[in-house]
Amino acid sequence: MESLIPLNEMKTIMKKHMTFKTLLFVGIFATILGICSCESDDKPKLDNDTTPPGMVTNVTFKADNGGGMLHYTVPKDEDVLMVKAVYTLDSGKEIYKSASFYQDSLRIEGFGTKKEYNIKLIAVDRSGNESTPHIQKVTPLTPFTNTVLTSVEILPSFAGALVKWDNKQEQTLTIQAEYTVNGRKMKKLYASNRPHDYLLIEGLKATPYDFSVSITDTYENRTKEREFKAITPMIDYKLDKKKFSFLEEKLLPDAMNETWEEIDEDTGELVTKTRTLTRAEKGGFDGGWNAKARQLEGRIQKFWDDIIDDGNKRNLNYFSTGHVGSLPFSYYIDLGREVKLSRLRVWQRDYDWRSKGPGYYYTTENVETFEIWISNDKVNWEKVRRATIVEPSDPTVARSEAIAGHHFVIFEDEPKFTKTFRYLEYRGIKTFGNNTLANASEITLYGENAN
Ligand SMILES: [Ca+2]
Ligand SMILES: [Ca+2]
Repeated sequence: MESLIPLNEMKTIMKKHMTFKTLLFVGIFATILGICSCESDDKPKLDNDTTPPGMVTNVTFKADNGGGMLHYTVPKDEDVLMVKAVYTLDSGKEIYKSASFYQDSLRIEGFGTKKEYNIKLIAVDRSGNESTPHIQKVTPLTPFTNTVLTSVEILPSFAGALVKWDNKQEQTLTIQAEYTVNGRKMKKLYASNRPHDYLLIEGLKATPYDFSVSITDTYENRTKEREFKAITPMIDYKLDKKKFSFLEEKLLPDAMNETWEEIDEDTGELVTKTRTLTRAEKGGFDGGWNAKARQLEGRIQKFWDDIIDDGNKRNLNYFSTGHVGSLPFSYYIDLGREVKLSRLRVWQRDYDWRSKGPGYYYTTENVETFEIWISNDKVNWEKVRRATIVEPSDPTVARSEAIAGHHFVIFEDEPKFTKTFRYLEYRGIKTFGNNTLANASEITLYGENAN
């Protein structure tokens, strides 16, 4: 119903439409009568009609943020096709919104200022004739971008800052954050229509930064800038991996034994029975058991050896689960001491056996979605993060991001450390190729040692 087609384009479209119809009338007149009566609107087109419809009347306006609702009476002319509201945005661009003659209202939007605007309401007939405009003066409420800007807050994050906002009307907007790093102006843009959302600014030092934030709607209306002074990022550091070890006991058959009591049929006595469950019976490799520690060239220890898989070097540095039946799968790591976790970085496998070189990123067995679970006693586990590696659309950016490692803050929208823990479960949820075997090259944890 609503459209953002500029007026001149709309006229072209209508003209084409008319030409097509005229041809039909001339060529197959007898048949077309039948077809026309089957079309969705049943208003007859009048040949050579130059009579414009009457004016739109009884117009009222109910304002909302940056727009509002027009109610009106459609003129009684038989051949009325639609009503359109034509108006000029703050950018100087003229646009229109239209509604079919079945409706008695239409919504206008895109006003960047709380001031009076003139709206031309025009009835249009099937031949493209336009009525005399009804000029309606309207004053919308404050633009929603201003409301969103008021809700913005900036919190310190780990080596970064977190810009958060509310967008209760779920309007599409672009948030822009500007700041200075080493005397260089930086700008970060992010488009969203979520009711609550955030933008993470990364790569900052633990010194105060000033930010200015503004918001732009889809009609190029931009708010003024709002200043946020002296935000200091939180401090964490890379956790040394030398004490990391594979939690072997999660492979031990003992852990997979099931014990139960039953009445012996012959003696009538209560007896204790034990059997070893298969991994499949226990729900695959998830939530209790390690996937294979070694599989072909894959080794789980390569997951924390600080070496990144490099398809050019063919250093084959990754774990390989082998076939696990179905994902998820798990690997358990003893970090060797108690830590608090703030964020992490993961690297994919680069080497592609098909090309005998690089090219494997974002494909096949590489883990796309994973979870991080933490524990202090190897019995009670708490999930602290589910993360998905998103492939940037630009191949160069995609490759350099994979080489740099994919970065995830644990509590992304509320930067803080996890509780103190010692054991970590890396749980693979999905690979890029939806495979039942998986690879990853490296994990780096950031946080702090808990003394
Ligand atoms: Ca007419
Ligand atoms: Ca590695």
